[in-house]
Amino acid sequence: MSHQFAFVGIAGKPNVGKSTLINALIGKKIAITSDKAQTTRHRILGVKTTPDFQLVFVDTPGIHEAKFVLNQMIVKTANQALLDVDVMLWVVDRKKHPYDDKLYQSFKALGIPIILVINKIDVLNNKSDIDQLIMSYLTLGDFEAIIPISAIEKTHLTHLEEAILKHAIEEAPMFPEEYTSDQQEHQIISEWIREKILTLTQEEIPHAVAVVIENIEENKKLKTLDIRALIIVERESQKRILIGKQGSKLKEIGTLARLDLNKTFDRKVHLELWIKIKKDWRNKMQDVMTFGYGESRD
Ligand SMILES: Nc1nc2c(ncn2[C@@H]2O[C@H](COP(=O)(O)OP(=O)(O)OP(=O)(O)O)[C@@H](O)[C@H]2O)c(=O)[nH]1
Ligand SMILES: [Mg+2]
Repeated sequence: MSHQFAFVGIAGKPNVGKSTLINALIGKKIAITSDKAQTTRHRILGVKTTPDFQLVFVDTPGIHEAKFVLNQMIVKTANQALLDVDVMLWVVDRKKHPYDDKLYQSFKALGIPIILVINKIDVLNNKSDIDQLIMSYLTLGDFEAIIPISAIEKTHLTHLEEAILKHAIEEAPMFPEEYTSDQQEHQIISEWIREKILTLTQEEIPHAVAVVIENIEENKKLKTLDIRALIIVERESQKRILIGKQGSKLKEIGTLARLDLNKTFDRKVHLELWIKIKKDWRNKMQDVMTFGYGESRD
């Protein structure tokens, strides 16, 4: 049998489950997820290889009305990441939103085949709810396929894969078999730490944080990986919240991040976290770029 290949964009509003889906499709955590909107800030490649095909999934930041410079940059990243894909998964969940009409028009304008993926069906009550949701999206226009799934419970993913493969082309794999993601070590570390901050903080804090890795060093004597990271916030009040009572919050963030990092790097990680205030960094292009959100400046 011939070998199939495709680039597959995963796009949609924030918080619909795009990163949960890419992790489920790859079978490994490559992208952080959280219950807060605007979790993903980078384009992340996830590669699935079988003897018959290679699918390169592109997870993108949720597209939203962006006010801060940071958000304008990450929405730009999402839009640019979709330019080169062969097929796109438009992920939606639970309820059609007025913003979906605008989103559909902008996706349609790209001229890329769109598969509508209705996620989180585990929380929909019955089939008629799903049918109603499908009908409401069909008022927008046609789709290559409409696939209801649950990324968390991994239901109907094979069905989704089959729909994607209809848009694959006959081509040799682009990446080696064992290659699963394009994320660099420092990005994985910074994202894993940011995920814990997203989980453990509320309101504006999750959005006001950037994590910069200052140093990664193999400690040959102790056989540990020693990491020093800076958590950037915008104000003194945010710093206080992140530190918590007698340092308890920061300690909790560090402990959870370390457990994840131990697993990812398969060795003991020693993690040192520092907090730094950079006033209004989200609205300053220079800072946004410095903290690693400048992939798509052009
Ligand atoms: N019940 C249910 N929850 C889900 C499912 N998939 C994702 N979620 C939850 O939805 C929330 C958002 O998931 P993410 O994967 O971070 O969403 P995202 O679309 O990548 O969000 P952004 O990166 O902000 O654009 C998390 O709390 C997930 O656990 C699902 O199939 N069922
Ligand atoms: Mg995401």
